[in-house]
Amino acid sequence: PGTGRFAAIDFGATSGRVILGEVSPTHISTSEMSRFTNQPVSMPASDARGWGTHLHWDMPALWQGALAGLGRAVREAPDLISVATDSWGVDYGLLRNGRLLGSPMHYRDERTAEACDRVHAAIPPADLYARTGIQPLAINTLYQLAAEASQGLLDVADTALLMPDLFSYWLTGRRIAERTIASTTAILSAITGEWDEDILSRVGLPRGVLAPLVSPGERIGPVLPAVADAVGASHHLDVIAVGAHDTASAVLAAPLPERGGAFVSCGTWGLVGVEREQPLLHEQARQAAFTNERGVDDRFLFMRNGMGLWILNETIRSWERAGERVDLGQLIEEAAHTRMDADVFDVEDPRFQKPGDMPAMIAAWHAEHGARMPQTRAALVRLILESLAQAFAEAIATTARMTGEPVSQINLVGGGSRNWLLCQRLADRSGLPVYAGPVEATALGNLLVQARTAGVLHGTIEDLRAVITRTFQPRRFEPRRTP
Ligand code: LFR
Repeated sequence: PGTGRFAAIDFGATSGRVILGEVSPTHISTSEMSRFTNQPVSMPASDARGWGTHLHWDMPALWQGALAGLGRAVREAPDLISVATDSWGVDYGLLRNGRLLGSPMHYRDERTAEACDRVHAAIPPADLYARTGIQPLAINTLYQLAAEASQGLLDVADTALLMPDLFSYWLTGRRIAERTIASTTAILSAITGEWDEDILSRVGLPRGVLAPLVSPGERIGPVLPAVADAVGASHHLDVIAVGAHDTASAVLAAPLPERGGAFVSCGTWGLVGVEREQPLLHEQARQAAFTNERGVDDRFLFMRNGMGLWILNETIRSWERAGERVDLGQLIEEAAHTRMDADVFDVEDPRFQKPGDMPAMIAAWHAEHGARMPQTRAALVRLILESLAQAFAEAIATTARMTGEPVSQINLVGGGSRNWLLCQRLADRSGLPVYAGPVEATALGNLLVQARTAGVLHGTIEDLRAVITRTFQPRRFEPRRTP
């Protein structure tokens, strides 16, 4: 068949969308079937220390948004071949006898600090890194599961399914763990691509709690009859495993050159690095806080997991909460014309990961470091973008140093590629040309793998990427000498 139509369900940390894609060997076109906010909910809970709150994902809202979009996709494309889900990493739902036990926790919930210490007492961080290649972020599934175990929750649950796998389960009734999302747990071996049972037993986690692994491109199964009814599908509709980690799908659809290209996948997070055939597990990589997450077709994404648009969006949300109306486009134009008279600040300071009054948190950082805080909104936006661009540029320089391979261009994909000032300043600060777009790289990467499974596309990652290169003309930003 020359062309085929597929649906991508893409959950980001702040919004979800269902994208209908029509794919042929030379072209890919997309239309949006639904878009919904992903609004976490803070709920009271008690533990040994008393009452507090925990941050949860609103699963019913996400499921409804996905079904609404899938229903529309089926109406618009009665020949829809398949559907696949991708999402942010590390989070999961606990199940027993097929039922979800409570609302899954958000990675920004702070309940893992003690668990990190306990895990590291059982396995030293250097050992963990040599096995998994994963940077020890407190949000990793390993630490979250250790925290649940200490609350007795794993005595009750029989399965933990990572977010996209949980949606695949609800769509098909099949329990699987897709490898790219599985790599974000810090329990997957970077060497064998299988669950590292030794990590589980040393940390005291039950073996059976993780599902059998599958790779992108495998068919998970047909949609359940109840789902077919809900979306009005009267024909056979398959659910496919794709690069279920949003980062893996986004990098697949980044129009990278065959050599010398680095990616920046910039949405809520900023993921900065290169695609490689092999992981880099040496001590310098660990010290540099680089990670080796899995990409599609057993590639490795050697990268730094860091701050993205979150810090800007939280800043804007703070202003909006105070009743101000904010026009980001206009603010960026004004920001471009303000004088940069403040020093860049460290966007990776852990305090900025927390939801809250971001301008106040940035001001506190400046006060503590004896730095001057910008006085206008436009100047603060400028400072945030300069600081992000600097962090990205430094991560790219570190990537080149760690791999020993020079970087000659940067491909910036995701929501951040819409922000021309960020792209331009990254070009200026890195001294490298920046190619911006596509914006919806994640959904595109999801669709590409489905199209290959259906036999519409063939070949390697490079062959799939060629469809993106043919369809999208990225915007090029030349490095300027001006400071
Ligand atoms: C990006 C991302 C990152 C992961 C973070 C939290 O959306 O998937 O790769 O570290 O979300 O899960």
